[in-house]
Order: sequence, then C-alpha cells, then structure tokens
Amino acid sequence: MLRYLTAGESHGQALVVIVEGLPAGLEVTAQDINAELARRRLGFGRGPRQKFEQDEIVLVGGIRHGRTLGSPVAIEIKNSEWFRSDVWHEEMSPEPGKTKKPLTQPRPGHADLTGMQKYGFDDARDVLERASARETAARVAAGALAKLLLKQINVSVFSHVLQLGTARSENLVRPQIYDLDQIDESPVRCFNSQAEAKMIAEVESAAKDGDSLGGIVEVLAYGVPVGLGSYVHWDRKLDGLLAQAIMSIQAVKGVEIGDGFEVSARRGSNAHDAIVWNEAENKYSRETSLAGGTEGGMSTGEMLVVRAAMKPLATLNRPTLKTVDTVTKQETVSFKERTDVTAVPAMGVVAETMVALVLAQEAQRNYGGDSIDDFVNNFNSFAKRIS
Ligand code: EPS
Repeated sequence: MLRYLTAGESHGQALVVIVEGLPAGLEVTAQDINAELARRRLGFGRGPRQKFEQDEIVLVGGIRHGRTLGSPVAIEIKNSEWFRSDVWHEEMSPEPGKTKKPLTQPRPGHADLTGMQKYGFDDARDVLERASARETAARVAAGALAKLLLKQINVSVFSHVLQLGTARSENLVRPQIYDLDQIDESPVRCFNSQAEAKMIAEVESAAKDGDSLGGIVEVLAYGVPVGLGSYVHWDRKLDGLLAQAIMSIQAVKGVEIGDGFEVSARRGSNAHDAIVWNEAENKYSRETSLAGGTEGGMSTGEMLVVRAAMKPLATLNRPTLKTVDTVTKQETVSFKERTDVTAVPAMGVVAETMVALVLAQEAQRNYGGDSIDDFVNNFNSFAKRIS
C-alpha cells in the first residue's frame, strides 16, 4: 500500500513527509516537487507569508540518481520564517520552557478551543501551529510523487476554481490538462475570465474590510482507468475514499462527486449517465458525467469530477468574531494573527494532491509491483483484458 505521514508545525523548523510504497525506478527530481509546491503558493488573496516562504526542500531518503529506490521517500520542507526570525526560534523551541505570550482568545471556526480542551493546553498556539494549512505543503510534496506515478499510466489530475465568495464560473466547457498553464496564470486559478474579474473584485473588497472568503474548487482527473476502488466493501469505495481525503483538507466543509447535489433534485429517468458503445475507441463510454466518473464506488473510466467547498478562513485581519478569553471567561474577540483573505486557489492544488494520492493508492493496489516496469506492465495487461 502507498501510504504517507506528515509532521511539523507551521512556524517550526520544517515540515516532513514520508511516502512509503512507491515502486522502485520512478523518475523523480527536486524540480518536480518544487514545481507543485510553487503552484500551491499561487493565488490572489494570500497573505505576506507566501511571498517569502520558499518551501526549500531536502530529499532526505528514498531517491538516488533521480529515481526512487522502493524504500520510503523522505522529504523535508524548511520553513524559511523559522530561519529568518529569532521570534519563532523562541516561540517554537523544542527545549523546555514557556511562552510569554499565550493565545487565550480562541477563534470560532478554528481548531483552537476544542484542541485546547482535548489536549489540555492553555495556549492556542499549541493547537494552531499544527492545525494550520501550512501542513498541506507536505501533502503537496507527497502528491507530486503520486502524480508522477499516475503519469506512468496516463492519468492526469488538476483543478480550477469554480466559485470564490459569491462569484461563480458558469463555464459549461470543462478545462483539459493542456489548459492548466492558463488556469495557473489566472490570479484566482479560474478558467473563465469574466468570473475571474468578479472573483478578484470580491477578494479586494473583503481585503478592504479585513474579512475572509471561501469558495468551491473542482478537481478533474482524465485517463482514470476502469475499476479503481470497489463495490465489495464500504471502506474500498473510491468515492468514499475521495470524500474522506478531500474533507481532511483544512477548512473544507463540503465534498461533491460529479453533480451529486444537483442530481438529487432530478427524476431517476434524467439523473444517470447513459452507457454507449464508442466504436472509434473500442470501449464503453457515458454520455454525460453526472456521476463524476464513479459508479458503485468504482471509477468508470470516464473523467473524474470531485468538488470541494471551503469555508471562509476563521482568522481575520480585522478580528470581529465573538469568543471568550479562556483565562478570564470574559467575552472578547478572537486574537489577531497574520492571515490570508482567501486560500481557495491554493486549496485547489491541495485538493488535486489528495485526489492524486487516492488514485495512486488505488492504482498501486490494483496493479502492484515493486518496480515501475512491473507496475506499468500489470496495468497494460489489465487494459488489454478490458479492451
Ligand atoms: C495560516 C496563516 C498564514 C498562511 C498559512 C496558513 O500563515 P502565517 O500566519 O504564517 O502568515 O499563510 O499558510 C501557509 C503558511 C501555507 O504555506 O499555506 C493559518 O492560519 O492556517
């Protein structure tokens, strides 16, 4: 099984990710990982940190001469701020000691209060440093490896922003992988220029008010083979695995596979993707993609569509959310912390990552192999049987 584990705090020394179960012989360079990390830093509405955070990586283990060894791949991502500032050396020091500035006004909507109660902390920083979406940088590094594995069987995964605040892209034409550069060049990672302008205006207006914005991203995967996931048991269903993976992203509160929510209001006669025989490609296809490329918890071989809805960030540049000071129990407003107006464009890159990791895990489960050649050969033999 392909599995991974992240560690590290937002303003600690570094983030770390270990990815285990990749076949040997997969070509990987630091540039492949850096390129994905750079995409995650994109997006209009992010705070000052993204401008200086370099996400400098060290390939600690599992890769030799540009290829995986089959052993665990360990990647360290240094937090430049920890190296730049003595404040964080002290605040986040692993040495015994105590902070002089405990945060005691937990932000509603963040992990602060419940985390303090659960783990017995009296300083919200003990919680927020790990709960922070900074951790997703480590996931994106793992996702870069998953994408490289998927590329071997011609699967591509990418995302675009559908909605930011109330501004929504009503594009009926879905982007293809060759549109990705255009999407990444959009300051809000939107494929529709009219919607893009509205999104930018919403971010500017929220920034002026010291407020934050949520939104919806759509992840598309092309080339997904038939039969990833399974109907045979609840915890093997692909849509279930995708929903869990997407929901695990900080601030995501909703997941939709295909047109799941809209379809629920239709009649059954008009709610399913008709099956047709595609003579030219010698395969079955679906006429529409209402089910988002999954049926019975398995990929159908059609385009996979997964949407993620993110709530507006709980940290505000002008704190107005009512809370209670955990020391005095007096009503107050949540503490002020440097933040982003919106992280929806970056969340799209994280959502791609999570989808890629789930697809890579399931592909690895189906096709297996300790070397990349075995993996690809096993896939080819499956593809041959299917056709
Ligand atoms: C975050 C607050 C901001 C974001 C951060 C997540 O960080 P800081 O407080 O250091 O300015 O920039 O996201 C990242 C650092 C990142 O890499 O995504 C938060 O409160 O969760």
